[in-house]
Amino acid sequence: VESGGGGERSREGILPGVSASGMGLRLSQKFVFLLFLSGLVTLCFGALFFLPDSVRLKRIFLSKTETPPVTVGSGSENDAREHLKRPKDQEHPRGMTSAKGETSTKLKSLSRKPVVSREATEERLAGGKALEDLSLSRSRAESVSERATVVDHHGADTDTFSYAKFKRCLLKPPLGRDYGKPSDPNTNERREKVKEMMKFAWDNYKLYAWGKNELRPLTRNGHLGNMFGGLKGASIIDSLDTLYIMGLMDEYNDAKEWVQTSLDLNSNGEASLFEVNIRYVGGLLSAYYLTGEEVFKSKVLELGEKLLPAFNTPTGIPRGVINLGSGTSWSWGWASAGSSILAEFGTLHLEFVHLSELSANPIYTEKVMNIRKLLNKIEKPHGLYPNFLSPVSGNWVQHHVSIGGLGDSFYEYLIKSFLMSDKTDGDAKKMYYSALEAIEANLVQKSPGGLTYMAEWRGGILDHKMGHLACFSGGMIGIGADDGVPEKRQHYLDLAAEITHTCHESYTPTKLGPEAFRFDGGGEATATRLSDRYYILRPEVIESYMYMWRLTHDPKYREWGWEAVEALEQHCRVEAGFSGIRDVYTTTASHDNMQQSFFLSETLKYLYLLFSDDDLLPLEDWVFNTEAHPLPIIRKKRIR
Ligand code: DMJ
Repeated sequence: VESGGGGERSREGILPGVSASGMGLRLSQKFVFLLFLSGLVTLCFGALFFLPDSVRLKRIFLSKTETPPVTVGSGSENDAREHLKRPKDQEHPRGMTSAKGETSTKLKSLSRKPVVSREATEERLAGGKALEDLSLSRSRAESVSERATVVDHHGADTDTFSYAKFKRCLLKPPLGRDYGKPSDPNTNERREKVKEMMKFAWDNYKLYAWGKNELRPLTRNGHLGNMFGGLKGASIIDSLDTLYIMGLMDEYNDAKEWVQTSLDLNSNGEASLFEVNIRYVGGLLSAYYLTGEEVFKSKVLELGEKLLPAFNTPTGIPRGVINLGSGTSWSWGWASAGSSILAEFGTLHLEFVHLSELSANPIYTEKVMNIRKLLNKIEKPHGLYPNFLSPVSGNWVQHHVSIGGLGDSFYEYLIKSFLMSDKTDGDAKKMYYSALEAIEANLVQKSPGGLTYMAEWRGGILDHKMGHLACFSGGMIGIGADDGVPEKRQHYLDLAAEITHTCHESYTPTKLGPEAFRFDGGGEATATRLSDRYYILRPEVIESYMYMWRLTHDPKYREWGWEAVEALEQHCRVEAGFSGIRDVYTTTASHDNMQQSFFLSETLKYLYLLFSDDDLLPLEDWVFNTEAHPLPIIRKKRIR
């Protein structure tokens, strides 16, 4: 079949058998050509998927994969509403999958202007060191918040969060009768020592690393790293609440001023969603709830909004890395097959529920409830939650289960979600206790020497290793003991005490503990590999002492805490701050030159609380996020 003048030109004999019409081809040849062309295009497009994520072309072509989160099943009425415990300096190689997300729900526009009130300035100038000054400064902070409330009361927007109403929900004053000062002089001396450590750590950070993320105490400079996507001042944000509860008001006021004037959230780097959430969101939320200062609220809401695109995946399970500027999100390159990590996407709940509270925008709660529902519904091997899940298919990627790194704070956030909901979040409760049952049945072990520990599980095979990170579980099981079934309450408290005891056993001979310890090859709570012997100022063991002290008042927990204080002073204190050490089994310390921000937010805070009366941040009113930032229990009934 020829069409048009093709035959003519063919007859002119340009090429034998080739029509000169149109493309100069016959229909059958056109068809073959088109087939070849479309094959080529398909191949080129397919090849994009095999390019490294960093290739610009790939970002351009594959960045718009906005898929609405899948709603998995329906939750109960009670549905109201954790990490990468991997080395903190883990690089950020990009993963296999990316999604640029833009949230479909419109958020209220937020003021980006720092709030610098006259009162706030006065407060900065007035900040005192001693407790007398402290009460003055603190009451000033309170009056700032009362004024904020007046605006709330008369404002047109009835949804606006009222700080005064929130305060009425608290059963007790957050800072106790006398700022938690213990009556026993020896304990008070110990508490003062911890406060001095905080001031020393802070002063050196301020002197050598102000505005950077961490202090490098040996080289006396700052460290920015690549975990926070270009956000700065991690040590400042992580310290706000610790400084405040310790009554270090000059220091707190410097920190607040930095937030007002220098905390720039318009960064454009790739951040760990988890780390930004637990440190920045958690730190700012706590600072707001403790002080009522509007600047913390406006900053945290601005930041929260920037995290939302991470949830734009086929399942709504967020990816681990997000570009805070563009909203593009990525899976960690080292996580198997582009998966998301249980302890990362499972450690958002507490903060996100509070973001909804403060913004009166349910979207944050919806995002984390969607994660909850998927996890509730999905089949679990032996009732256990593996550490890797695909954000695309919603299936587990491999069967590695751990209460330490990669899994830990997911479990923590289940029980804490229940507690933070004023015990109304029934799904969180159910999920926590059934997970605990599965953990007991499959992971909890007794060593030949009688130590109770949590092993790791690799597809049914036990690895008799416990990470320092897993030592938080003593405290977690402790705070959950009372809400278990009555016949198991004492058992849970005993289990919590046993795990805490095991972790204390690992703190030897420097009285600081290794990153991981084992119970095989004849060892008992001992690091057998050189690479596991380091201590980076982590808090988990001390965290469990603090909770166990509050729950039992057994004096041994304070003694163990004091041992840790002395060891920190002896092995980690250097001329310009505190540093991690490379080997806890040698007394001639080799320092790692890093003062982690969690040392300020967690380790020193838990020590301070351990030596304070229980009425400083009472557990009846506060739950601590996984970075030790206190968040208030939400009492809906009392608010109305
Ligand atoms: C902190 O950032 C948090 O406790 C997190 O949950 C785990 N790791 C560090 C401290 O070790």
